[in-house]
Amino acid sequence: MITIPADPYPFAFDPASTALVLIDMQRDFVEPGGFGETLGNDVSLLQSVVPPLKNVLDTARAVGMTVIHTREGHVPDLSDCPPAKLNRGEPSLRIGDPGPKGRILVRGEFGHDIVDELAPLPGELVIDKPGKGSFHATNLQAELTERGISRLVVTGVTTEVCVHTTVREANDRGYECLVLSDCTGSYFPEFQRVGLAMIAAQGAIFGWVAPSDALITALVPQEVAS
Ligand code: C5J
Repeated sequence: MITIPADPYPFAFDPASTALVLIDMQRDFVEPGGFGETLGNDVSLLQSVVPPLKNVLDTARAVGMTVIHTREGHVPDLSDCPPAKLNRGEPSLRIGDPGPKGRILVRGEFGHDIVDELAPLPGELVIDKPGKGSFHATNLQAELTERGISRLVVTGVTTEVCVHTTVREANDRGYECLVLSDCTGSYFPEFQRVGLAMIAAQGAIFGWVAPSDALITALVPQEVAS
């Protein structure tokens, strides 16, 4: 077991039974010219997540941790998109409409895929999810069980939406989650701050929060040893 400083108290984990989860680091959310920016969001707040997350990803790969990527999106005929989701939001730009990087939130489109810097390697699990949570309508839990994973290091975007929903789902299913503060991002700075505070509140009600250097510092000796 490795123990790292975290909020609200140290987080203990074994890299062999812990997965790094990268949530929805998709071009349409993160990149300039994507769907997120088209809606008027400041994507620089999400772009700042990429360099520290790349460091964590490289370290996790070097020590042989399980790496899981998720992508939010729908099949091209949108049959997996409930009307309540489809009909929500800006009427001018809805799921399935043509966007700047292809049809918005549709699988197989350029904007739906993960940014180049964090592209999955062959063998890494990619979970396509129709909802905000990574467990809803996916095989994530079965994949974790098969790999003997009991803890998750959660990263990605956006903190208050897909990261939060996934951490809450995971918590209810018995997983212990560490959320990396500088490897998660929101278009809204106050949601970033409060979103992270809500996770660690009340004695880790949903999980733990730590900066990525705390994790990397703890993992690097494992890399040398492995
Ligand atoms: C949103 C997400 N914000 N990945 N998706 O719609 O957080």
